[in-house]
Amino acid sequence: MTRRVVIVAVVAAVAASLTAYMVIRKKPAPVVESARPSDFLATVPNPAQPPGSAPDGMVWIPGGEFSMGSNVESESMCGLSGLTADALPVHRVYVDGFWMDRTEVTNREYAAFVAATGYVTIAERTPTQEEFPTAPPENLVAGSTVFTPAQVPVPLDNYFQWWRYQHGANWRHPEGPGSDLSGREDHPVVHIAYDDAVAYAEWAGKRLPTEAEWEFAARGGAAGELYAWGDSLVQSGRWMANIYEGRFPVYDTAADGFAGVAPVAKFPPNGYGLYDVGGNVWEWVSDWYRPDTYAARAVGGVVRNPRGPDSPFDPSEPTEKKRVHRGGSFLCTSEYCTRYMVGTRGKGEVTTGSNHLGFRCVKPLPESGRS
Ligand SMILES: [Ca+2]
Ligand SMILES: [Ca+2]
Repeated sequence: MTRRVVIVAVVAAVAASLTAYMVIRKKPAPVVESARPSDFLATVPNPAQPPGSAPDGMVWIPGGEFSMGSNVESESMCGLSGLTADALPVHRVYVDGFWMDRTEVTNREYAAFVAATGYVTIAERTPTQEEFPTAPPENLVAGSTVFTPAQVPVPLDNYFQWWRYQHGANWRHPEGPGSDLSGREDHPVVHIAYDDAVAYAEWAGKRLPTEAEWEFAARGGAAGELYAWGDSLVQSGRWMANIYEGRFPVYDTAADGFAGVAPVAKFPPNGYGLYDVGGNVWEWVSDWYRPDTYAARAVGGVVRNPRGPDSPFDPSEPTEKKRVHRGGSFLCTSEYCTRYMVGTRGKGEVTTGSNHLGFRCVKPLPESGRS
């Protein structure tokens, strides 16, 4: 679901986009339940130690060379299989070292930014007729997309059965006007469009990670594992991430301890000390989305510090400008959208937020600090 689709022409546009996707992606994918380690070579971290101590709330990610991507092809979504093909082929990438936020940016942190700057997020702004010339006037209402459980089990082929455009939903009111941030200060901020994340990062003296930086960090120094913490969703009886258990999208059993979003850092960190890189909320990264990015890169040699393609293209919605999302969310389930798998990719139109999408930032070394 994108902001434009909702505001301009709800039903027709969604039907068209789903049809287009089905035409493009009708080849069935084989069911593979574990990564093929042979596609992955060991991660080779840079040996240099960070200069000085870590900025508040950040950890050092050494950078180095690693195998990026996913060869897990079991993903299906909206009844369409093979969606993780955009994370193929696995290819070799090098990134410089950087600092990274330990956690997703929280409501407390975003509130400090807004208090200091008066920034108004996109979900809080009333859409204008100039922006959406074909929209009926009654649709020009500020809001954002909110997950709503279905009353009964439904086929997983139409996300309008569990997503709604909620007037008045934004980061201060995650489920709409009747909700607020009381007791949610340490929850990740949500309903954040791409520019809202960039504005925060610039204020904080940071930036968004590239997709390659995010994945290097998320793998925690390991290579070819299915998840950011290993190869099993449950370790020693403990769920390792905030995802969705039960029957999607009807009921979440909260077997992992949380139905819906969780405060940050309630699950074990990965090998670099990062929390919630798998699950809780999706995270914006700075690369434009194209499904063929990895194929274009994997023509030989190690790709150094890739920043993504020059322009976006998603064949399912070719007029929408999308950037990459990573890590999956509390709505990801083994039945649907298994993108808590560490090498897999998501995507989103840049002005569209939702109640399961947030971000975290990185801080590169000054040029003089590079080894
Ligand atoms: Ca959960
Ligand atoms: Ca996350």
